[in-house]
Amino acid sequence: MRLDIISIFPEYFAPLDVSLIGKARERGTLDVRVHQLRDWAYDVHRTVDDTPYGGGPGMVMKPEVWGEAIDAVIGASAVPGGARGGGHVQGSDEDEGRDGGEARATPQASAPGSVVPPPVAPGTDAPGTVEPGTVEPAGVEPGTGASATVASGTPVLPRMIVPTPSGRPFSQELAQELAQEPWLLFACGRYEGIDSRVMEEYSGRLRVDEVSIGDYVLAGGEVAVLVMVEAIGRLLPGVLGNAQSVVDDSFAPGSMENLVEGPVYTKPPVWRGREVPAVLLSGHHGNVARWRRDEAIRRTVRNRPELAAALDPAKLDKHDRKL
Ligand code: 6GU
Repeated sequence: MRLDIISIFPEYFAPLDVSLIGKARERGTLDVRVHQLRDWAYDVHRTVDDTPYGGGPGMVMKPEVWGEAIDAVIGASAVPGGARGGGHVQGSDEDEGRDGGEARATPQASAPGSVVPPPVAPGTDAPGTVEPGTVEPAGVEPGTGASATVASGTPVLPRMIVPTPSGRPFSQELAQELAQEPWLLFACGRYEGIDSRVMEEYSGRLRVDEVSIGDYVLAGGEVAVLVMVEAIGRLLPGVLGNAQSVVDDSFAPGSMENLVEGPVYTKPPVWRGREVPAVLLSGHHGNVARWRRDEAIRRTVRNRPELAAALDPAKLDKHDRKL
């Protein structure tokens, strides 16, 4: 799967070099490319925002800059010859502050430890091809969006995700849907958001979803994208060591659907006088499964009463109902 991320803070994505996602990138399962939005700004201050029409607090991200950035990343000019190598985190813009106008006009250095790409002039970045071998093998669902069918080396279009607290809720179900896509583009807004015409414009060409990770407000979409990339990435074939752990996930479809996971234990059997529940040491798989379901239901009732209330009564047996 190819992931492009456009942000004014590429250094937020350094964690994608480590752990499961980092390994998946090393293996080539995931091709992550982080782009500095300011590379497509056109004034000496590399301005990306301006005051909102209609008044009000804060700043709004400018449509022209986003348009140039997205066009370059998706290869709107259909430049043949394939995309640049992945694995780099571009940029090291340390600017904070809400004016957005203090950036140096010189190109930024790559993050320490990342692969340094050849310098690329703003607006000529990564064309929209998916290299052979970076795409899931044939047989992968072509996705539910507007993207063209994937064949190795054939240009396709990404599905675009815009993180915003006003978006549709992110969920395990949406993570599973997005994990089927060959190419995702995350457009990280800051300030009060991105000029809405950008989403309108690309909705005509790409599948565009505004997505929220929960009912609270973050300073920008970057952390939300990290959350989504981790949730999606761990679902890709071969990313998790044990495929069963995906099946057993809280919220995963199946017999434990809509239940959160119960408690887990490991050795030693007694720690500070606290014993591991005997059933887990019994070797009786049926009893273990029953116990796990009971504990999942108890924990769902306690921690997620709204989920418990919405459980389908037809899917609860007599034993469940007593809990
Ligand atoms: Cl996706 N973005 C921002 N800025 N805040 C959020 C969010 C996203 N999801 C919840 N809060």
